[in-house]
Amino acid sequence: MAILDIRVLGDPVLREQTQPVPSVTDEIRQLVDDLFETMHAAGGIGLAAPQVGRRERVAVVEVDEQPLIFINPEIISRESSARDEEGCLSIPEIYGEVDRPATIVVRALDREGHPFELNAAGLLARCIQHEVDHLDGKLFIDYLSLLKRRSAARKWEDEVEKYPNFIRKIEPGQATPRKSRSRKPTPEHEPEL
Ligand code: K1U
Ligand code: ZN
Repeated sequence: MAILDIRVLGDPVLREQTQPVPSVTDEIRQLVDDLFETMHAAGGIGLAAPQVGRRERVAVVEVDEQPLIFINPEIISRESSARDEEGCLSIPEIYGEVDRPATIVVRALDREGHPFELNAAGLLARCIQHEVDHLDGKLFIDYLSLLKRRSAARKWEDEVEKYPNFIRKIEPGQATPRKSRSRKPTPEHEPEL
């Protein structure tokens, strides 16, 4: 297993469509293991292949200590709507409130290449949608209002200087607990980003 570099906003790979995996090989299982190791080291709850510079349709999620692997995931049903805060390991220090379907059904292949379907709600549903978006070249900032997107872009101009060539190096044991943030929605005239 290996901790891989994480690509940050500005790297074109984050905006590309991924390619479905034709069959689940040892190489894909290696990628899955590396995604988990990198996600743990970075302190995240999910990670998708493009975030480590790969173009396969593969992502991992771990919410409530339940590791889940999604190979060729497709969200086949969405219900209701919920708004909550998101962050992204590829856009460190930027957070924003995102509206998404509150419950979903996702269909994917597991580590052995067997198909499964999963019903998800709450943070798990949010995280799966965030990762499937990565596989489609989408980022959570795309859902922010114009005002909040502009504010995020200004903050990112300063942050991105920490990442030469849009590469974030992850050291073993560097994961830090996420700072607790206000749940109060920020008014449009007072951007939090
Ligand atoms: O894909 C990623 O960039 C990982 C991302 C997943 C995610 C977080 C929050 C909501 C949806 C998806 C992270 O793990 S960011 C770091 C994190 O642990 C976190 C941030 C905000 C809320 C909850 C967790
Ligand atoms: Zn992300």
